[in-house]
Amino acid sequence: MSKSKSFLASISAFLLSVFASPASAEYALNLPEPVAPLTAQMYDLHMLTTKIATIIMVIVIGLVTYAILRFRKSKGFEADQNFHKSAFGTWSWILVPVIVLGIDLTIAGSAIDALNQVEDYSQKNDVTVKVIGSQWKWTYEYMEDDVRVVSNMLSKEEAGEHYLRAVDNPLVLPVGKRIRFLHTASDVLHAWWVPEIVYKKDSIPGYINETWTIIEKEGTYRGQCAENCGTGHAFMPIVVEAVSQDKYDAWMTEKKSAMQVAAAEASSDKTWTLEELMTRGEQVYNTNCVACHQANGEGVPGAFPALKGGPIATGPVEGHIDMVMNGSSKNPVMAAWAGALNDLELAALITYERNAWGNNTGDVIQPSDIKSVRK
Ligand code: HEC
Ligand SMILES: [Cu+2]
Repeated sequence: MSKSKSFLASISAFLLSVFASPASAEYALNLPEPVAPLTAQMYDLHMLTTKIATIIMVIVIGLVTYAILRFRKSKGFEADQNFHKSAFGTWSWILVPVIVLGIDLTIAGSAIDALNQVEDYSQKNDVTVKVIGSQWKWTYEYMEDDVRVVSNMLSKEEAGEHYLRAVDNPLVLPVGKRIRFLHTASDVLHAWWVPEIVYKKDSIPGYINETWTIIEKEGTYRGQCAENCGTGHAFMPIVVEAVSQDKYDAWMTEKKSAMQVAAAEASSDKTWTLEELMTRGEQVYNTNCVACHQANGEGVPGAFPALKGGPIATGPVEGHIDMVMNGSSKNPVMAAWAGALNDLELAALITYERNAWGNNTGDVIQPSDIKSVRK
């Protein structure tokens, strides 16, 4: 087989494998169907631009092909040295830019309304969600309700066919309500991108960007981080569950009472057993620390230290508590967790790290130990 033939064969084999795979439903030629007024407008703009570009492409390729075939040198044609002196030769220099500008203004004219709406902050919002990107997960804070949701990617086993596009805790939102997103990041640039429901702005540490939407249809909408943010960039998918107002209210009530129970537990003076703390600690670890230090506690050599047998996780308790609560003084990538986690969560987490993966120090840290450090 010739080189070009085997190249063609491998391309068609690749295409076949893409379209024949069970995931082929996910592959589409066009952008996903929009389900919000503003994304619908953007979709229409995209269609308009694509149609104009396709027409121009057909005309230009047609003309060029015709000229190449019709006026080829082998037929004895010679370039016309006086073309620019003819009336068409003179005026086409003006005509072509005028046409191009006309096309540009047609597109810009339709875009201006969408752009104005993107920057329209004057309307009242029903729900405000602060979306925080961090390496490598999303945290959602419902500003009106004081509810916080941490959203992590599911493992291959848990996610099944939606691997790389499924999370443990989706962002739940009501349909038909104006929703405002406040975008920021805790470490590097990220971008929260769910094309069906909302346009995209960067998540920038120390800075807040604003976007808004009204979701018109219930459903599950998937997206991903759209700003290269490091080695885990591909592992911070986004899932939005859009539900009716009733379901949203029920979800919110449940979430709030679960948080109240957790807060009451954390502030009680109960003494916890090693087993209780290990179970809770594992959950907290899997939500907040697993992206860097890994489920097996072995970290990622060269980037994130192993906690299994690590000098701090098996060293003095005070140093361990200090590292987790206040973060690393040498490397800002290891953040301070004192503000994000309550006393019980911190106590459980540190107990877990000191006893999991064969660390077996036997140390049990109580919420009261954390409380005394906080003061
Ligand atoms: C974004 C990545 C990242 C996340 C998430 C993260 N860490 Fe770290 N962690 C690091 C890095 C990087 C260091 C090394 C810091 C240094 O060199 O001082 C570190 C160091 C540590 C250490 C000291 C290890 C040693 O022996 O030197 C402990 C303990 C630790 N982290 C616990 C946690 C806990 C608990 C969580 C979850 C609440 C967590 N980390 C989440 C990146 C992370
Ligand atoms: Cu990211």
